[in-house]
Amino acid sequence: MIWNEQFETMPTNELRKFQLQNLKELVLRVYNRVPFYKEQMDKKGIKPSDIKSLEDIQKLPFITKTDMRDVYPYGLLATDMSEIVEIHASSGTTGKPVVDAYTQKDIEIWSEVMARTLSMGDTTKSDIVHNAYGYGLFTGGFGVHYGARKIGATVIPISGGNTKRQLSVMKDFGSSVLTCTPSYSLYLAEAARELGLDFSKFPIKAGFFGAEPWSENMRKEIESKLHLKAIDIYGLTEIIGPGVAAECECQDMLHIFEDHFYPEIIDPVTGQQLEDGKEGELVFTTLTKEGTPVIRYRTRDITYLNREKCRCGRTSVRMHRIMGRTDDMLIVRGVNLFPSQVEQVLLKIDGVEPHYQILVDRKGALDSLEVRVEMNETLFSDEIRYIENKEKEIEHALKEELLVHSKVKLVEPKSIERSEGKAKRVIDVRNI
Ligand code: DLL
Repeated sequence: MIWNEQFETMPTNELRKFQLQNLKELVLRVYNRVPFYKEQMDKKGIKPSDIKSLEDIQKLPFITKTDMRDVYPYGLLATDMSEIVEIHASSGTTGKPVVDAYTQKDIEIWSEVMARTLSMGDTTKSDIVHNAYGYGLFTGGFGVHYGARKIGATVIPISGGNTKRQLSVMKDFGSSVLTCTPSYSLYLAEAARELGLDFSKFPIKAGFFGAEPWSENMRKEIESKLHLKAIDIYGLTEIIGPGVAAECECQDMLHIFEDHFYPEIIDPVTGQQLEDGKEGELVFTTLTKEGTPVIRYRTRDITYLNREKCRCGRTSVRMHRIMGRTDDMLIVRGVNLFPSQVEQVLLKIDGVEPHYQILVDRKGALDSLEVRVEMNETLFSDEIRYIENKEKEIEHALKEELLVHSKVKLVEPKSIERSEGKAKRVIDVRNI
């Protein structure tokens, strides 16, 4: 079901005009209001009046997660703080989160794009949406919430965790739509089986899964175990949260809501735009955002674009499901983390060397994280109990920084393989 016929099926030439108008206004606005953008544009010798066509976007500088961290927390604000009504954030590379500040209009846009997303799996006002994405600074919970409310559906804001309770609420309240990470949906299926609950008897018809990579195989598994249609939804905090792109009922690539988020694919090494169909790094410009607009944000996500018309009638450009990343960001149980964050924690702990390895596995449906760290000679010669306590101390410190639990294993000095080039910090054996 198409939520917004006007924009979702807009003829391409009209859409381009709309995008260009918004791009020009955006560039002018940030040039005048955000010193960061003015400096960057001045450095490149670009003035807002140089943006005369959509192709001219290539003249503008990129922005990265690191740039955002450098201007933390409010350096990208393009409105008065009094216009901001809500803030969300996600993890940055070294602990400082990336901040997204929303005006009332931004929240309305978010509700709109999430209403479009949920409508793709035929969510209507008669549905009961079991929303198991986390509520809080993470954008998943609130994004789905606003979209479901906009449609007029009933939202169950259950948030993450407490799987048994999730299942009984789902059963008792008659949830017809499920929203959570794809891996958590499989965990729900596993837990249901153990409790003797049968998903085929639940009225759930669709699930909207994202926030982490998944595959066609996982889709098949989820659809057969949970008896629902599994839809891939994509988004990121820097742009708005979920609601940047989503699959329609055809489940054939994700429609980008390009009237709000202008996509480009670039070569991650040269930064040059690549033609449609070529795999590269996804870059977004927020055409309509007021609070913290971004120009040419390098997502580090790898995909390609397809402009063929979809059978559903929507005219928007589609992107292939995310195929990987150009950096070392890991997503473990839906939480983004970087090896550099682990390193930062270890550097503050006595008795260990900065030689470590991160092992990521998936046992059943749940991700597990193990951090192996080398002890120094002094710690190594200590009593076993002391070493065990040290492991607990590091586990605790890592949990504080990463927000997910990891098992810490202290290993003998010099036992982690040294590498001549780039150290192999992460061993990810999840078969997604
Ligand atoms: O994960 C927003 C979101 C919430 C999307 C709920 C979908 C559903 P961040 O925490 O900022 O935001 O993480 C963004 O997660 O750059 C991708 O690497 C990854 N990601 C998000 N959705 C998908 C997906 C939310 N469908 C980062 N497939 C992004 C693969 C995804 N990766």
